[in-house]
Amino acid sequence: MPSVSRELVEKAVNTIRMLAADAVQQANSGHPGMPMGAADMAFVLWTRHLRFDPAEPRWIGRDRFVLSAGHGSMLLYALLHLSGFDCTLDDLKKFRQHHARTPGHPEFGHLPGVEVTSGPLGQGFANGVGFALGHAMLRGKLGPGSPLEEPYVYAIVSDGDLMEGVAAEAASFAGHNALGRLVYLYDDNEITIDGRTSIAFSGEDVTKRFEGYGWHVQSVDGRDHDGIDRAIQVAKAERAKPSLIRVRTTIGFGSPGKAGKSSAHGAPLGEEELRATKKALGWPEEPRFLVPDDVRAFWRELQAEKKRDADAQRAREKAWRAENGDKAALLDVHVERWAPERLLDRLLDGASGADATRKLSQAVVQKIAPLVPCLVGGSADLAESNLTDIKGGGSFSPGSPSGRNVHFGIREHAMGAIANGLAYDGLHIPFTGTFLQFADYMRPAVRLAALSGLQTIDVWTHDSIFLGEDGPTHQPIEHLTALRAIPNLHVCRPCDGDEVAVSWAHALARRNGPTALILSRQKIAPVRRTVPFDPESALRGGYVVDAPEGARFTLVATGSEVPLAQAALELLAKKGLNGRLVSMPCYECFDAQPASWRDAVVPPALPAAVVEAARGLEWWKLVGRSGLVIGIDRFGASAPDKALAEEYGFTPARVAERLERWLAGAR
Ligand SMILES: Cc1ncc(C[n+]2csc(CCOP(=O)(O)OP(=O)(O)O)c2C)c(N)n1
Repeated sequence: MPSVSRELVEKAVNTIRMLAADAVQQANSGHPGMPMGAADMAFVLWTRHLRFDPAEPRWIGRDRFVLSAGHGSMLLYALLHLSGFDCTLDDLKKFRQHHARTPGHPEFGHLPGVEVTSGPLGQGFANGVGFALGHAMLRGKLGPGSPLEEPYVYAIVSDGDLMEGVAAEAASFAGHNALGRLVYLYDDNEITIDGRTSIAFSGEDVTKRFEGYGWHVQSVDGRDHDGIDRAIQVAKAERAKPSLIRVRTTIGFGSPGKAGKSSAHGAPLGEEELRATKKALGWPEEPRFLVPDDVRAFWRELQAEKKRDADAQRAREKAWRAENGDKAALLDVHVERWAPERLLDRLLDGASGADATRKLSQAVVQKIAPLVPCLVGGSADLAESNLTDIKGGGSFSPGSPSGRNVHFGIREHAMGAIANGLAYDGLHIPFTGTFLQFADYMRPAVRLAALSGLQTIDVWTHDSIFLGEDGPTHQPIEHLTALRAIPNLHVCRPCDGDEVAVSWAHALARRNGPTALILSRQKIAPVRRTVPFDPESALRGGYVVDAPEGARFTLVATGSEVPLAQAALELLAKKGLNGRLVSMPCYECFDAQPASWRDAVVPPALPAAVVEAARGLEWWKLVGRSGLVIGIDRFGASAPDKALAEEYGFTPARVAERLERWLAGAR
């Protein structure tokens, strides 16, 4: 950092405080307190440690900075502006306005330098662990001296972050895996929205708790720049443990009336208090959004310094590449998230015979793994059931960091958020695994993956009541409906090996959103394909399996219900009631097709019905008021699957009977 006077440093930190306070005041909403209190630590981190290059914001050798307490977004936007990222003063003035690049909480993709979408507390904490995991894995693959030896992962986390369960899960995972180069600054201001943390967060000693997780913990005063600097240096040297630095701060620092109070947390200071704050800090009342010339000059000089450092680092990267051709090529495979052309052709094998789709998926994963080196992932202690293991891929651990199978432990929420971290960083395609029932435990992370357009893959098995004896606690009912309600999440429920291959290929090709693979525990009878399987049609999400002469209606099914629907149609055909059979492994993909395709597959002129062993609410859009949805509107039961099929009406005879009544005009 350029050597400057204490006064200029104070002025530079106050610039951050006042940009935040002015922006929140102008927007008439937002959170000034956190940026004002955390400005010192952020300043020390960004000026003395963080390696970045605004000209190449995604440069692989950069340090990653995560603002987990996303409500303090103005802290990040002010830093991005001052350090030369493409974030203008005008962007700051439009804070929280429609179409602005500075939304209320940081959103990935809106501004260069925003590494993650944060706001739901705890998520950023776990995302950072995902970054560190990905770097550790790549270091394992690339060996000493690689460009991944250099980056650190930093985050600013808050009381709220540390109270959330997902952070506890992620911290435990990071400690267990000895993820070093992970340095979290805890904005320990003892204030949340409802008041002092003592009203809800007093029973635990955060230091002991994190030490218990295997973290290295330090404490420091939030105004002591040299102390913060030293603590970061110590944390950086701690390679075998993640680090938490408790930084004691005052929320709303500088505000005479609101500092240290929850009233500084989430509302503008107010004109009067803003004036009083500026006076107290020796700051001119006007103009707003002031960046004094000497502060601007300081940041320019700093930028030049950072650029020199980055160039030197890139020169080291180049030298490493020159000496390590194969490894450099492997790194590029990760950077591009490369997969071979026409991957699907290599996954299809046309095998027929009754099998569980989770089993078929297991076989497909083994084919993909050698072809797509950046695919990594695992399960929340259900690998034996989800069948997600990459055979021969090794388990990730501190002793074998190149292992591709991640043991997330029974931490579904963190698994989702850690996978998001891997995906934000863009160097891996991560997959997760658990029972579909427990997708609920991951849902906040999955929603953020969808919002942020992340390429993650969720393998959710045991996809219906037909998992049987484990009973209603484990049997998903409303999950498909709830998941399909998440915009930009593709939910694929394949019925056989061909559709499983198509679903995986789709997930690997899809770079701008998450894909869920919904797989059965039980064996599914083979679908009789009179029309040869066409993968291109299946990739469209819904296609015709059978279209007999004189068909009077269309029956749509997914997954295990496709052969069931086929059997029911055969019974009806014997009575002269012919129906078309459509398999719809991915409703979102189908819905995105042109009307010509949709109408050809589900002709508007014919009545349509759907059979799916789930809640089914979303299907009414497809079948309309005169249609029929054969689903389940109560919880399941603990029993063998055959008994449940009888009880819940999912036998060929019962489905045929329902269809016949419907065709006759009854419900
Ligand atoms: C999962 C989640 N729950 C609730 C909120 C709403 N919320 C935003 S900030 C906040 C309090 C945060 O307190 P703290 O983390 O200490 O931040 P500070 O008061 O220091 O700004 C809450 C409850 C949220 N953003 N995310």
